Amino acid sequence: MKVLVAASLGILSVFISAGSVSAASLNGFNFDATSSENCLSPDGCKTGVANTVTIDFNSAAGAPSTGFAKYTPNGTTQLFTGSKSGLSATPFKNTTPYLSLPTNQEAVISFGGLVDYFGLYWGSIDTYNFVEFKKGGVSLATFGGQQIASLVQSKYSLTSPKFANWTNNFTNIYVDFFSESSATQFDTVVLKSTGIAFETDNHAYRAVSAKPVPVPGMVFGMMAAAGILATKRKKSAKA
Ligand SMILES: [Ca+2]
Repeated sequence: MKVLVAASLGILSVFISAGSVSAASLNGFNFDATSSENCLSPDGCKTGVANTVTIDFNSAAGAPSTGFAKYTPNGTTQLFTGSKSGLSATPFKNTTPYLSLPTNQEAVISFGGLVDYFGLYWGSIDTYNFVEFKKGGVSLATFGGQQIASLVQSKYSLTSPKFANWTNNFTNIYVDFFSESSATQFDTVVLKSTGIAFETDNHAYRAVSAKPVPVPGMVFGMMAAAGILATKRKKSAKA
């Protein structure tokens, strides 16, 4: 059974399935969070969403400067491997390079077209980690660690929202953000942190053009081709 529950803010709603929260909706986005209990070393958690492209920062080039998703800054300046107390903690079960943002730094991901899904493996979630979505330079929505931790608490029936732990399945989570309509499809994602630190890996996106959609022209073309074939068959049968 699926019911919609509106919270006191009026804009936050959660989808409840069989008594537990499975996803939440806010400001035109649907978002979900999955614990890292089933994720494996060396990469930790990755997206389960189809028709997506994953950026894992594992190559020497680091954050890409070319292609559909371009990073600012690009390269390895914001990459980290392993953990160092007071500096950066690798996402749980991840021994590979990952993106780590110290206090008041941001990473901007610019897409070469509209995107309707973004996912990331979010390590040791903090209240001061933020993900912002933009289109044409205009901000569409911003999500913080508090909202994600609240969803995790509801979904996994935790006694309180959990934060900061380096090696907990519920503070190291894969988070999926979906545009609920064309109005919130986006061309830019900004990751930012106002404290130490915002650690993420295995960013994933889905370009709107990558989604399989019925193309009327293609269907008509196939029908026309079938018609020509039928006509040819009739002609050859007559001959
Ligand atoms: Ca990686």
